[in-house]
Amino acid sequence: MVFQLFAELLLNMSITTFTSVCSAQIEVIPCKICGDKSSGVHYGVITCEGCKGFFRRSQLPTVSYSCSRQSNCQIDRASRNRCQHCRLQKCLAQGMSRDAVKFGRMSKRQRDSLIAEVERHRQQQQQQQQLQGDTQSVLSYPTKARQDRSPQLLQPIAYPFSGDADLLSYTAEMHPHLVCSTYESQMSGMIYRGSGVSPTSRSQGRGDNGSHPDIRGEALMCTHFTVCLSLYPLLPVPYFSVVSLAHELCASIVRSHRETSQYRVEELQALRWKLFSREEIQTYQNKSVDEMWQHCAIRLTDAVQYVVEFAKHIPGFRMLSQNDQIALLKTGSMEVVLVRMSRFFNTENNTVFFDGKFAGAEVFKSLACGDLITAVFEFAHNMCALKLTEHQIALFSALVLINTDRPCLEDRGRVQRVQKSVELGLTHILHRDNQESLMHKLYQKMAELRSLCSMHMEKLRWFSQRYPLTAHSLFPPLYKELFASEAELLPGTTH
Ligand code: HC3
Repeated sequence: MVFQLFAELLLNMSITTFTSVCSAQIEVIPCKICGDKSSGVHYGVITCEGCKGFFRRSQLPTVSYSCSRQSNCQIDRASRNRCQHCRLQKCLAQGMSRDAVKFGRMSKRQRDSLIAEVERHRQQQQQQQQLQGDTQSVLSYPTKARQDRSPQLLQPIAYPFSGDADLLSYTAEMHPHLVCSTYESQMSGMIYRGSGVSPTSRSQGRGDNGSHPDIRGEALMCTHFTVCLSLYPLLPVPYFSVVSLAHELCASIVRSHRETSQYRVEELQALRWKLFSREEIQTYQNKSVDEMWQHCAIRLTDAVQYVVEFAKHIPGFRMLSQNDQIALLKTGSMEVVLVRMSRFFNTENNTVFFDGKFAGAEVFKSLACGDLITAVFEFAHNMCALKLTEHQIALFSALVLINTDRPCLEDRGRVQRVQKSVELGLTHILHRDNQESLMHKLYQKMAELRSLCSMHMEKLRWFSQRYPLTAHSLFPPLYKELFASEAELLPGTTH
């Protein structure tokens, strides 16, 4: 069966994908709005975090700005907060748009010119550095001062990490934008575990500059501060690398979660008492079953498309075969939508943000699947009780998606390596938050998600037999691809 739409969504090089591939480079270009240090491409334009947040807030339905001068205020780092109207006008003039973040509004031409601009800025930076002269010695073992620069990375953390060399080198492979810099980075982070070799003994029986022939010759892609080596089992696990790779991995996943999560939690907080009136609820309840299913299918499909964008930026996901990417999305994206739903859920009145307001279960009554609604609302409520942070939700969502138990996978081994790296990231986050006990609960939630989705499939099979015309011709095409194999929604679907 061809999943044409999924394939197109995956190939669509969205701006966020572009950002995650070369975010480190993009940041050499200053914010297009105020000139401050940029943090990537946001809403289609290279901006700083401040202007990104400002634009996001400006898009709330309740927000409008006016200028008390002639609407031509100077917007720079110092003055950007003085006039919201002119700042927003500059954002719009530069091309910032809510849609841009969704599905790759950046054309190949735009992408190429962005790459060229990054290159120009990088060369300018390199020329400046050259002028500063490269007198620093980079081969000496880091001095105390240098060690202080990143003490948290050099502190041994009691990690339940197996130090699987294969995983580590694979994780390195997943970070194509990591570029190795100096031998110093290989020296500074090597905390040896298990081998009984300590960094200070590194210089014994080594080359004149203390380099370990294997390590030096085997350096793969690595960042300026992370060393990822093609490790032989005998070589010490570069502990510092594990921590900083986990950190890198988490940062990528959290950034992607933030940019594809439809709404920020603080935005929803501000709207939490925006409830449907009795009349509006009645309007939903007066819809016919097939009308309400079609309505929810459209909303669900929209949410799934954000999940597809999120998946594309999980390090390693796009290195899986397209078949495996689609197989993971087909079975995992509804589960991630349900995880994300807990972010839209208000436990004080058991309502969920839907169609711009908070809706109770009664709004979905005309779906005629009350048990599914009850189960979904109960799941959302219990997820909220875990009080997960956004970082934890991001890593958990990635783990829900990258699951080697899914059917129809071609290269289970490869999926497993990505899954293990995401598990490492989640372990890293939970350890940092001192909440390791959550891991067990999250695995229980994954089991609940699977039963919710099989319940949903049962309802969908019932619905597509009861209302074949709606199911076959009125549901969004991506929705049909998503649930096709289990619910005969596409011509030629076989069980
Ligand atoms: C789960 C849900 C459908 C999806 C709804 C979503 C997740 C859609 C995206 C919105 O931003 C947030 C949101 C709120 C409510 C969610 C609905 C609650 C109940 C309903 C069903 C259980 C699934 C509907 C099945 C169908 C017809 C879509 O396949």
